[in-house]
Amino acid sequence: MKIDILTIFPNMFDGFLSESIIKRAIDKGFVEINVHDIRSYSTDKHKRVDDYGFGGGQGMVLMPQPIFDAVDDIRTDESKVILMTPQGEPYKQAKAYDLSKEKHLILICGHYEGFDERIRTLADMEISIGDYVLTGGELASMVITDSVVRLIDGVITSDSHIKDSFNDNLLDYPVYTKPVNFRGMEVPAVLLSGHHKNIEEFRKNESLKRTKERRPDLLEKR
Ligand code: 6GU
Repeated sequence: MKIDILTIFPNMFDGFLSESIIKRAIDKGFVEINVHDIRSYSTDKHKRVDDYGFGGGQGMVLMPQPIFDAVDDIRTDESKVILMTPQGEPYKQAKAYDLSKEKHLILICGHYEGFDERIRTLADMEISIGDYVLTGGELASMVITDSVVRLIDGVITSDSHIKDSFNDNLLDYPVYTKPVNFRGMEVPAVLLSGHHKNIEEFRKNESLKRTKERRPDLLEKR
C-alpha cells in the first residue's frame, strides 16, 4: 500500500514515522508513506497556502490552488482521496478494515479555521476521528494511518488483530503477565490452570461484562 499525506506541517510526522510498528512496516516494504508539504505546491510568490475567508469572520482559510495541484500530481486511477475534517463520517474500526484493502490513500489534512469549500470536490470521502476539534487534520491522519497500517496483511500477526476490541463490537478481555501476585493483586486462577476451554469462557464473559459496563451502545449493535 501507498499513503500520501498532504499537510502544511510536515515535521509533525517525523516521530510518528520513525518508531515502532509503523517504522517496521515501512522498512519491510508493507507500506510506503510520503508526507508532502502543501506549501511546496503553492504558485504564489510568497508560497502562501491560506488567505482571509470571504465574508469575514473565520480567519485564515486554506486556498484551493496548492491542494488541487498536489492531488493532480499524486492521484492515479487507484487512489482514494480522503479529507480530514470534523464534519466527516465518524471513523470506526470497520472503515479501517476497508481502507487497509486499498492500494493508495491520499490524506488531506485540513486546517482548524477551515479550507475552501471547493477542496471538498477532490475527496472520495471525508473522515472525522471523533466529536472534538483538533487544530488541524495532522493528528487525525496519523490515527487513520496507524489504524490502517497495522491491519495490512503481514504487519502484525493476524492473531493479534482478530482479537482486537471492536471486532464483533466487543471490548478486549483483561490480560496479565508476571508476577502472579503483584502488591497483593492476583492473576485470576483460571489463566494459570492450563484449561483452554475454561480460559476461553472466562475471556468471553469478561469481554461481555466489560462491554456492558463501559460501552452498552456497542452491545446494541451486535
Ligand atoms: Cl479529521 N480534523 C480536525 N481538525 N478535527 C477533528 C477531526 C479531524 N476529527 C475530529 N476532530
